[in-house]
Formats: sequence, structure tokens, C-alpha cells
Amino acid sequence: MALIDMENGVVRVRIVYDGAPHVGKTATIRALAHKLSSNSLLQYSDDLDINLLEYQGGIYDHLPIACQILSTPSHPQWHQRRKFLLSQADAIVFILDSRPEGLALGLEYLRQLQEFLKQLPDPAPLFLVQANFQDIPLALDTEKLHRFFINPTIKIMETSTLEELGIRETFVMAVRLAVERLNALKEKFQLFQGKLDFKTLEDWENTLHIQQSIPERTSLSLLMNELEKPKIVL
Ligand SMILES: Nc1nc2c(ncn2[C@@H]2O[C@H](COP(=O)(O)OP(=O)(O)OP(=O)(O)O)[C@@H](O)[C@H]2O)c(=O)[nH]1
Ligand SMILES: [Mg+2]
Repeated sequence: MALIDMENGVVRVRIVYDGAPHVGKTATIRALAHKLSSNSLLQYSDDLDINLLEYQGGIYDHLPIACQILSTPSHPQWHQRRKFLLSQADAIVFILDSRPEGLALGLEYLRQLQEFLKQLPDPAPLFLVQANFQDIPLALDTEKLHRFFINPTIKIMETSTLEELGIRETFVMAVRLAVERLNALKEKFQLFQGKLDFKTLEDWENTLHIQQSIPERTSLSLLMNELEKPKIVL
């Protein structure tokens, strides 16, 4: 989606935070808004369970970079909405619950993300892994996590939203990936001037409803619904 917005005199990029349910997407974007405070605006859609944060910082080709930061809805029943959001990204921060119990589902979501990125036209968005929950003693660190990845070049950033550690650094790294994509688009003469297509939270709500209005019944979504049912104790 990267573009030059001449009307507002900025370069626009989109950074999407993705990951399995309850890995800390909302907590990360809230912590980031807190860290970036003065230049940022945070909104949340109850309807769609997505966060939207606007932030202006950094320079590209003499123009300020305006970042639109979003999170994906993580329940597998909204798979099409997740895919659409990912397709609109310049850079993706994949959040992983680094506790041993969070790993299996996280790696499945990462596999889905990588499969999906392969289908996008070149240059596809680049991603990094945010290894969250590092304040928990049993959480796996970068070195241990690398053993689970086939690709040894995957960038891993350690974070804790509870302690607000690594959140800003991870975001800065994501902006660098977005700049890499800007360069790749420029090289291919695909960095165009234009207007931001989905700007407000309302634009996103309308678009995502159009992308998918009915929850998908995949085996993973049915399993998650079962797991999320409140347990009746007699
Ligand atoms: N200890 C600890 N708790 C965390 C951390 N990050 C998130 N949490 C907690 O984990 C829970 C889930 O975090 P959320 O930010 O709601 O996760 P999410 O990915 O937005 O969840 P969904 O949108 O429901 O998929 C909350 O209770 C957070 O406070 C972390 O780094 N350390
Ligand atoms: Mg959330």
C-alpha cells in the first residue's frame, strides 16, 4: 500500500501486527501508543477486534513517514479479514507467545502467514517475529526460538508488553522493513503518488465487513470455539 501522499506531503506506509489469539497484539499496540505518545493516535474497534494507531516519524526521500499501524483479528473464523489486512501491509510484526504452551499455535499461525506471503506479488511485505512474554521465566529466548525456524535469517525481537520492553525497538525495526519495501517498489517503478485508501477506523470496518461478513467454519475455528466456551463447574 506504500504511496507518496503529495496532498499531505508524506510517504505513507502500513505496518500490521499479526499473531494467534491472546499473544499480546492489543497490549503491544497500546504500549507502543504510550511510548510514542505525542505523535500518535490510538483507536480500537469493538466490532472487529482490531487496533488502529497513527504515527508520524522518520524521513524518506525528504518527506516525513506517516505510519498506519493495525492489528489483525486473530480468531480463525475471521481468516479472510486477516488475509486482507496482511495483503495491505508493507511490513508485518508477527507476535509469538514465547511461553512453551503458546508455541504450537503460534508456529501454525506463522506457517499460515508465510504461505500467504508467498502468494502475494513481488515485493511482498517483509516480516519479523516479536517474541513476547519475555517477563515469564519459562519463555523461550531468541536462541531457543531459532531452533524452531527452518529459515535461520528470520529476525526475532524479544519483548514484554507488561514491562514495556522491546516494544519501541521492534516497531523501529518494522519501519526499517517498510522502508526496504519502499526501496523495492521504487526500483520497480511501482511507488506511486496517491491517496490513502482505508484511512479511518470506519473505512476499515466497512471494508472488512465487505471482505468477510460470515464467520468461517474451519477445523481450527471450531476447535478454538470449543476451547473458548466457559467451563461449567458442578
Ligand atoms: N505477562 C505478560 N502478559 C502479557 C504480555 N503481553 C500480553 N499479556 C497479557 O496477555 C493477555 C492477552 O493480551 P492481548 O493484548 O489482549 O492479546 P491479543 O493478541 O490482542 O488477543 P486477541 O485480540 O483476543 O487475540 C492480556 O491479559 C495481556 O495483559 C506480556 O508480555 N507479558
Ligand atoms: Mg486484541
